Amino acid sequence: MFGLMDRFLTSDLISLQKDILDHVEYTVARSRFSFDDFEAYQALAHSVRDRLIERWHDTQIHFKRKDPKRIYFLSLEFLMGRSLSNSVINLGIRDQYGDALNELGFEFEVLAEQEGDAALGNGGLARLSACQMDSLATLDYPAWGYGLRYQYGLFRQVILDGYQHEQPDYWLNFGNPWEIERVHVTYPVKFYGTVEDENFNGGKRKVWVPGETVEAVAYDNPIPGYGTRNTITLRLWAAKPSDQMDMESYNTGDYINAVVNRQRAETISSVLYPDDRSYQGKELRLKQQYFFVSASLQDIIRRFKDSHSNFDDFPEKVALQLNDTHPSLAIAEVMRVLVDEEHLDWNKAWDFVCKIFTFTTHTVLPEGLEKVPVDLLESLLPRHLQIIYDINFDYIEELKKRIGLDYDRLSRMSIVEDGAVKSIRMANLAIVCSHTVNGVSRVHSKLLKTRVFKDFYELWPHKFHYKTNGVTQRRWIVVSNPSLSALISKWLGTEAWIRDVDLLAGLQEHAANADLHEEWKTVRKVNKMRLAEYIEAMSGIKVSVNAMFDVQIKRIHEYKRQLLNILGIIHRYDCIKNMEKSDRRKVVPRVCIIGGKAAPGYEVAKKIIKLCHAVAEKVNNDPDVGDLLKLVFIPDYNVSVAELVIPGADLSQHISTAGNEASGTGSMKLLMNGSLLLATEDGSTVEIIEEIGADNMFLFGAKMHEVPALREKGSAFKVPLQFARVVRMVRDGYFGFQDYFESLCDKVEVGNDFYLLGYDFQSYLEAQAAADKTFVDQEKWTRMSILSTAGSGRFSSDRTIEEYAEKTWGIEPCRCPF
Ligand code: 26V
Repeated sequence: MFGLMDRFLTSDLISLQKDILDHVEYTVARSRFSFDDFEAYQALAHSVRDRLIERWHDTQIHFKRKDPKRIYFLSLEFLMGRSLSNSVINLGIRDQYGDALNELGFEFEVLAEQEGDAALGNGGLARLSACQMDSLATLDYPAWGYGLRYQYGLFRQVILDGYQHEQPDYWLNFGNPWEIERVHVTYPVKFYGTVEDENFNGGKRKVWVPGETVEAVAYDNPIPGYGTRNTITLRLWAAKPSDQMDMESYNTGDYINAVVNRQRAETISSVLYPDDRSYQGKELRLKQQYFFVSASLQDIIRRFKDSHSNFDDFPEKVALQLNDTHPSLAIAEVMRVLVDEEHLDWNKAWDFVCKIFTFTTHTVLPEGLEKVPVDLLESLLPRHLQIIYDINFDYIEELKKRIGLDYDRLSRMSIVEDGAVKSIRMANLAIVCSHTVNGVSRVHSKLLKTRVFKDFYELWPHKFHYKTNGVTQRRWIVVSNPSLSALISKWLGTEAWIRDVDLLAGLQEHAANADLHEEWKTVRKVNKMRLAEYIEAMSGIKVSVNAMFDVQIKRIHEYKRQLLNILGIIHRYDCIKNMEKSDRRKVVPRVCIIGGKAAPGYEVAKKIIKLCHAVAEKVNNDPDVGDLLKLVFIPDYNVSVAELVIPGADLSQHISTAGNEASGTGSMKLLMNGSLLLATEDGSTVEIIEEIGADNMFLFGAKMHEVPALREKGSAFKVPLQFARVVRMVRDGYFGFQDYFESLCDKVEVGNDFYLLGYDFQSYLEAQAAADKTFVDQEKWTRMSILSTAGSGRFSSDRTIEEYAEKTWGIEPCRCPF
C-alpha cells in the first residue's frame, strides 16, 4: 500500500548523497565522477529544492482545504540574498547535508559561497520584506508575497580610482534553482487604450478598451518556515509578450515590428529602479507597478473564486498589504475589477476596498512620497485615472462635511494635486482607502501624525498605528553567525530562542560570567579574523584583529551622515599626526569600515564615497599611523556581505540626524550579534535604548525635537573649531581632489548644514571617545556586548509580524500537520 508518508524524501546520509550525485548527473548534466564547486552547489541546491517543494505542496493543499483569511503582501522590492544556508537551516537538515558533503569531499560553507545574491531591492524596505516573509512562514501564517522578477537586480557597485561605477547585475545568468517557473500561471495585463460608454441593463457603464497586452508569468519562490512544515510562496512576475501582441503586428504584415514589440514587452520586468529617494514619474516605473499589481490581483481573485461563488466573503478572506505606496494602484484596480468586470455595485466595491487594504509607509522624507503625473496615468491607465477621480470626488464631498470649506486643507488632503504638473498623490490615495496606516517605529509614527500626515491624523486618528520593525534571527544570527548561535544555545540550554527570541533575555543573568566572557570573546575574534581576511582579499589592506572594528554599512545618504563618520576619522587622523610619538601608545587602534551604494544619479552620495577613498589612501599609507587607524571601504555591499561584516563588528554607527531615519534595521542585526551601538536618538534607536539602557550604548547628537529650531537658527550656533579644521583640510586639498570636494564642503558650511554635522560634531567625538575608553576595559565591553544580544529580542520580525497579524490584518496561523 502506498502511504502518504512514503512520498517524503528522506534525509539520511546515503539518501542525501545519492540525491546530490543524481542532480550532478541529471540536472547539472556533469559526470558524477568529475564536477567542480559550482556544479556541486547547483546539485546541492536542487536536492534542497526537492525537499522544499514537498513541504510547499503540502502547505498549499492545507491552506486550500482550510480556506483561512490570507494575507497578500504586495511589494515592488524583496532583498532575499542567498537561499541555500537559510533553507537547510529552516528545514532542519543543515548538519546532515554537511556530513553528506564531507564524505563526497566538499565543504558546505565553500559551496554556499558559490551562490549569488538575489538583490531585487534597494535597501531597508526591501530587506524588511525578506525578513517578514521568513517570519510569516515560521509563524504559520497563510501568506503570499507578490513582487516583480527583475532580470537585473540592484546594480553591482564597482569602485575605480575611488569613484563608484554601476554595472548590471546578471543574477539569472547561471540559473536560479530557488524559483519554479509556472508556465501555466499566466495572466494578461493591459495598458493604454480608451474608455468607452456601453449600454448595460438599461443604463450606461464604462468599458476600458486597452491598447496593449503583456503576459505576466509566475515564478514561485518557496519560503520555508523554521520548526514547521509550513512553506509559503513568494510569487514574482516576469513580463512576456502575449500572443495577441504578435497577431496584431503580423496582421499588418510587419514582421520586424512584431519581434521588436515582443522585446518591448519584456522590458517591463527587466530592471529594478536603483533610486530609493525620489520618484521621477517615469512611464516604465508606472508600468512595472501596474503590471505586478494587476497580475497579483488576478491571481488573488482567481484563488478566491475557486472556493467562493460570490464576493460576499471577500473582506473576510483577503487582506492586502501595501508595502509603501509603490503598489497602491492596487486600490484602483480592485475597484475596476469588482465594478467593471464583476459588476458589483460601486458602493459595495468601495466598502470592500476600505476593509481589505492596509498601508505601511517607510519614509519621512517628502521627496520619497510618490506623485504620478496625471498625463502619464491617463495615457497608460485611462480607466484607473477615472476611478481615482471618482474616489477623490466622493472623498472630498465627505471631507467637506467633516471639516467645512477650508480650501487650503482640502487641497492639501486631496488625492489629486493641482500643481504645475497635475499629479496623483499616491500616499493620499493609500491613506484614504486603507483602514490602517502603519509607521515602522514609534517616533516615525509620531512624525507621521504630527508632520507628514497631520491633516489625515486629525481626521482619522484611529487609522494611525505603528509596528516597530524587526529582523529575523534565523538569517541574522543562525545563518550568518553560527558560532554565536551555538554559544547562545549552550548558555541558554536550548535552541528554542530561534523561534522564541524573547528567550535571549536569559543571557542577562550570565552577563558577568567569566567563562561566558572567554567564549564570547573567542567567537567574536574568529568572526573578526574572517572579516579581516575578506578585507585583505577585497582591498589588499591588512588590518589587525586587536583593533576595534567600527562599522557603518547602509545605503549612502546625506541624512545617514557617512560624511560625519569620515570627518570624525579625519579628526582622529589629525590627532594622531599631531601627537607626541610617545603618546601614540595610548591610542585605541581602530579599523573603520564603511560600505554602501549610492543611487546612480545621487552626486553628493557619490562624492562621499570618493572622499572615503581619498582619506583611506592617505591614512592607510601613513607610516606615522600604522595599525592605529585604518579606513576600509567595502565595495558592493549587499546581503551576503552584511552576513560577513555584521558578526565581526565591535562597534556600529547609526548616526542619522534625529527625525530622518524612519526606523533603521541594520542596527537591530548588529545589536543581535553583540555589536555596541554608537547612535543618535532616531528611528528605532529610541526603542533600543529602552530595551538595553542608554549606558549600554554610546549616544550623542541633537534630539528630534531640537532639530527644527537648530535648522532655523542656521549660523547662530557655534561650530566647534575641530569641525572647521577638518572641513578646511578637505577644502584645502589635503586629500587631493580639491575642486571635486568643494561642493561637499559647501554642504556642511554654517548656514547650509541641513543635516547638522557641525552642530553634532562635538558630541559625536565625545561618544567616540567614550567608546575608546570602554574598549580598553575588555571586561566591560564584553558585558555590554552580551547585554546587547540579550536585549535584542524585541527587534525580531517575529514580533512585528505577530502584531501585524493580530492588530492589522486579522489573520490566524494555519499550521500544516506533519
Ligand atoms: C522611495 C522610493 C521613491 C520612488 C522610487 C523608489 C523608491 C524606493 C524606496 C523609497 C522609500 C525608501 C524606502 C526605504 O527603504 N525606507 C527604509 O525602510 C526601512 C524599513 O522600514 C526603515 O528601517 C528605514 O529607516 C527606511 O529608510
